Amino acid sequence: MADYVRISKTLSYWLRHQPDAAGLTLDAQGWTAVDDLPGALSRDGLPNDIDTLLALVEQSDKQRFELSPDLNRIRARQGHSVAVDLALAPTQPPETLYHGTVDRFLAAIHADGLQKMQRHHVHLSPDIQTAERVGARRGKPVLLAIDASGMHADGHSFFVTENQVWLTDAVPALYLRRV
Ligand code: HQG
Repeated sequence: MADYVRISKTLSYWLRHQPDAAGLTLDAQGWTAVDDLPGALSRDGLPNDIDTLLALVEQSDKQRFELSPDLNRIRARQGHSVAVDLALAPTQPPETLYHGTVDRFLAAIHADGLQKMQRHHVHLSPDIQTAERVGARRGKPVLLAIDASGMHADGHSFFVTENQVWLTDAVPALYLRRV
């Protein structure tokens, strides 16, 4: 695996799920000091120079990480299982959002709607291609379209991260249709 991918997976794990594993502490909004990363990365035998880290954050295909304006702090933009408050403002969603999943989950999704499972929110994509990629992580992708404007009109809140992942608490089955 390329160094960038290994570092990215390691950072995702620390900044979303297990800061303790690297001796990191996240603040209430999920930020941690950039200066604490090199020590933790080298303990895992990973490249740890700041330039590599900054390049990775900039070039990450999905813009998973975010630096504070002064470049002193870093956080994951979404996907946490640890308690963080990303301080995202509720936002009016587009008419339709998409979710990529796989066949074996459809019966449960049909019964219970989309649930956030281990994450803090259900993750939705603004376009079909992205949803397809998300579903393809697990097998042959199956696409669901979400009536986001209908949900919003019925009082469900939506949030959008800077890298265009739409988040909501749950999607009741009545707003879902197979694409
Ligand atoms: C499924 C990655 C049974 C759901 C991706 C999904 C995305 C249900 C899985 C981001 C269910 C949860 C999020 C229900 C939902 N019964 N299964 N009621 N409701 N599911 O990984 O959306 O690389 O937590 O369909 O690219 O797959 O981490 O969510 O298959 O952007 O940056 O339960 O994670 O981004 O899986 O992926 P996940 P997700 P990163």
